[in-house]
Amino acid sequence: MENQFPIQQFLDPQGNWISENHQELLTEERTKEFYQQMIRIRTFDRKAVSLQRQGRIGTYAAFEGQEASQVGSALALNKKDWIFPTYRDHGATMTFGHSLRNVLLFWNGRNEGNIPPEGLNIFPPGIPIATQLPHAVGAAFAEKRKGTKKAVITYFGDGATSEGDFHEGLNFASVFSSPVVFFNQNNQYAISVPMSKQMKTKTIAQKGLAYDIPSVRIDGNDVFSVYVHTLEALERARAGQGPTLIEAVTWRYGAHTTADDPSKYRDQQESTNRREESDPLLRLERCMKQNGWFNEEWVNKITNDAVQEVEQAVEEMEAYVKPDPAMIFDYVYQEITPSLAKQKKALLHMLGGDEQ
Ligand SMILES: Cc1ncc(C[n+]2csc(CCOP(=O)(O)OP(=O)(O)O)c2C)c(N)n1
Ligand SMILES: [Mg+2]
Repeated sequence: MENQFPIQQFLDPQGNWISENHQELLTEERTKEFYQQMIRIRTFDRKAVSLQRQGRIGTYAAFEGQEASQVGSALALNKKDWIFPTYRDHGATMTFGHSLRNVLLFWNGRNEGNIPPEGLNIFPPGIPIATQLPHAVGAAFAEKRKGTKKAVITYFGDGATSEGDFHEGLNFASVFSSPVVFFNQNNQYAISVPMSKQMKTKTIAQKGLAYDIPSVRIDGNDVFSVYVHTLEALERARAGQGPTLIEAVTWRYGAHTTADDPSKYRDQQESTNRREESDPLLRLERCMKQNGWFNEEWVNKITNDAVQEVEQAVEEMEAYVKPDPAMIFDYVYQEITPSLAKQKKALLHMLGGDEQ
């Protein structure tokens, strides 16, 4: 089955264009646009990990290694489209236009973090695995019924494909031709569980066959491949041809979140090797060098711009008062249940506060 879904690549890890198609996309301007966005979100990501370590934000899910998947797909969208992300896809939402400050507020437990900038359709991140798929499919179906040309993209991981919501989402989208792109980032782990222990299939793409959904397996560290295939999927969606499943094969270099230690479940050398071989940013650097587009002054400038933008967002986030931990209990039911009331009391006691 793996042979039925060969990994689609345009730019190899050394930065060579190896496809006969879409050569026209390889311009200095576009390559630099991709690179700049990827530097920007990596700068944010590393800063956020550091903020968590200092106790300045809560638990954080880093996406380092997955920048090409997130930037390439987000830049393929129209501004009126919808994004239904997970907790690891703020690289995509920030590329799309989400506020960096609000993303930080989200990770600091404040509700403002779920509010996208005016006019952008960014759903709050799905934390229960795969729940965002049926949401995305429903939103896409609604757009179709309204006769708009808005498409929907939803992100999810390899582990999410073991959930019922994944299968329900794909089936509904297929039957009703919902204009949705199922964008899977196969980083090959669901927390500590490698793909080989999660499923018998060697690919995620083949799961689309069961629903008669056109599916493609791509190199998720090749931003050009991600961009082209997402654009094609969005065009199909807008043309009334229904959903597409994209499996972007990638890797996260760090921990699942700041709450776990990956050295407990995988050899760290593998991540180091993978970084050297196929880091999505290094690949673009190699490509730029080969084409004579790499300019250190420019790289320093965009890096400094990114640092300043992120620092500004941190400052703005820290101007907000910290969230009230009691809130996690207050908005679950209209009237708090006895067991939740007990938990709330225990938590507040532990934190040294009084019950309100
Ligand atoms: C319904 C549900 N079950 C379990 C969890 C705990 N959990 C959080 S992340 C995760 C792994 C998800 O892996 P994957 O879909 O591959 O996404 P990744 O984190 O690798 O991006 C699990 C099991 C959850 N959030 N929701
Ligand atoms: Mg995963």
